[in-house]
Amino acid sequence: MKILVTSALPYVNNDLHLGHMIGSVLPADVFARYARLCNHDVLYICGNDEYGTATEISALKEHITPKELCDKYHKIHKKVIKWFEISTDRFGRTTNKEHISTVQEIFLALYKKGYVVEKEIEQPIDMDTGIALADRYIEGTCPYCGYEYARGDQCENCGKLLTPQELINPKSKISGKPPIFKSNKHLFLDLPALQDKINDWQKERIQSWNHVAASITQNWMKEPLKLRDITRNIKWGVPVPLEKYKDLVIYVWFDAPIGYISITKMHTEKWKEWWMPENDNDVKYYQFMGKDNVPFHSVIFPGMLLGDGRQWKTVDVIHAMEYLNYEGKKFSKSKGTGIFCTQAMEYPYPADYWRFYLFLVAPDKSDTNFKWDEFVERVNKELIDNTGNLVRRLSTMVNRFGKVKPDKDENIIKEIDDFVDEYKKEMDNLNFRKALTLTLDLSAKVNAYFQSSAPWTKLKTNTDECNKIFYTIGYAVQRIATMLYPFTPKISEKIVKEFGMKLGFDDVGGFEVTDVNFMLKKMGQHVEKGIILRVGKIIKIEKNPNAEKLYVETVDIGNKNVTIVSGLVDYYSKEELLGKKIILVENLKPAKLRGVKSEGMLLAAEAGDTVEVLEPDAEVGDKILLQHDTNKDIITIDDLLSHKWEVKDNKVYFDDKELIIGGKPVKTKKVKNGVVR
Ligand code: B3M
Ligand code: ZN
Repeated sequence: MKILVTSALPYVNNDLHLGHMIGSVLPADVFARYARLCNHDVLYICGNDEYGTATEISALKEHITPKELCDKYHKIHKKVIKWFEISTDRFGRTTNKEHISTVQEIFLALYKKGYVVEKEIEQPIDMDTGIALADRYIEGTCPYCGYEYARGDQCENCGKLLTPQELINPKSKISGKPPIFKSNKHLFLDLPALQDKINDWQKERIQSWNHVAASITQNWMKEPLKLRDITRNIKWGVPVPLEKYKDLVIYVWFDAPIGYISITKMHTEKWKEWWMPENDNDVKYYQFMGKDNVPFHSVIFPGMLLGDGRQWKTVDVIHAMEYLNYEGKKFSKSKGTGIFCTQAMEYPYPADYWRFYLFLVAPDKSDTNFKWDEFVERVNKELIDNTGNLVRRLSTMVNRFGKVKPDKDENIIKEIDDFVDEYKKEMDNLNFRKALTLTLDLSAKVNAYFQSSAPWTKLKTNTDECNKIFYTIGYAVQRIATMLYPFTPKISEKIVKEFGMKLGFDDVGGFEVTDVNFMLKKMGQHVEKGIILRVGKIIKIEKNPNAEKLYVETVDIGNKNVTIVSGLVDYYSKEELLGKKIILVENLKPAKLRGVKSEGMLLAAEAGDTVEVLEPDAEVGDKILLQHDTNKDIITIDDLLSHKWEVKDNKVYFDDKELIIGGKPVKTKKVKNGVVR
């Protein structure tokens, strides 16, 4: 059977982070690799989504053309994709030469059938640049849940789709000023007219989608579908192929999914075998994406293809992920939270370790967390101690023993095969985490069998018995390597290479140690580098007995208490400070101040004679890592002060960026303009 796999096309100007990886690209890759193991004919397509306002604005900011911007970031994305061992058959771009014609063709087909209609709408325009803003370029408060940073297209917090007009206090993300709404003629996809077709289409397949994809879709379909605007007044997009609308381009969410088709066209002349198969059943099509992309794939894109009316292949199975958070916080470039892929590539760990852990915490049912401590522990214990040691022990023993001939311990083999069957079932149903855990369970079982059958006691006396034990363990190791392969491809390849075996579910022949190389390096404890700011609360305060102007404070920072010394006696009474939330520089080199050891320093704003302790609107224990150039785990006062700390209009800035902790900006009350120390 032909298996078509696509993962959502990342915006070219986004910095890919681990959440993007586990949201769409990694599950698609794992599935594609698994399907290839099962000898299916697989095509895995991904690439960059390049058109739209976002690109136009980023280019403006970087003083280059949109095309230059796309070229620059596409290169970086390609590097990331390669480093993470993503096995796309093609990682393309929506600015490829087939794209414009394919998009215009589908657009015209819909137009001719009357599924594209004209309407006049109000549009947000940026006051300073005059740019017509994409909805997500407006930010404001969500009218449904009150989230302050909701975007004009969707609230990231509650998931509701929004229009910029609905936002409370809308602001342009370019200028920070409220947008001007202006009336313009635009074209709309007539989803109400397509409603029945879409309903029937969904009914046939929704039961095989994962829970996240199905429930988001069902929610969406509760209300009748509305007209959806599909044009924009910007330059960087696919031109509308109609004279009357020649100033408009097609909205990026209309052209992007067609990228799956155009990138396939760039990849193979036989693209029709995938996208217009003779029988719909000749191809099974799987799509992978983060939850915010679901309606575009489960309603709008299929609606477009159904309306177009040709024999398009539409998606059979949709798999969507919830969000991965980073140590309890949303990934955010601007807030400095999370690990971005290019950063991950700088750690001394192979991609397989990241892949392995990411699947153990994959957010397939609810949001989950990336935690460094857990990452280190689970890789060391579950991958290296459990599976790694099994392979090493077998290798050492077989190296002494010599060639191992096929001779099975039937009972054990049956147990192993049961695990494999169970694993396949989970993989077929896209339950990747379960499949991976099963593999680790099998590994633990085989380790126990190794121990209890104690082949080392029989190496000289009972070679037949030894051969049987080794063969059985070798068989298991080959299966484990195969089962791990979608998740940790490089490690799996090394394992089978060690014994001259092949990956796959075919029979395992005899083997011997052919390549004594297998070693997995343990991860060290993770030490954060940079300036660590932590929210704490002053729970005890007294005067430093040796110094008039100094207080000694005990600060609760969530997981422990620390003692600090600060020169605030002239500015605050003890009572005023007790119970206050403060921002602590946590990794400052401890220093003795007049006989008392200070294990950090609190941040205060200063202007002339006024000193104000910074009080964050955040929870005790909240943290932010200001990475910047500091490549140290312990910093000095000089390191700290080598950066630019400022208060402007009651807002605090670190190196010209607003200081945000616990997701909220830090604000001052007394000091309007000044410095931070
Ligand atoms: N570029 C959104 C994203 O990167 C969008 C996906 C397009 S899939 C056709 O999350
Ligand atoms: Zn909301």
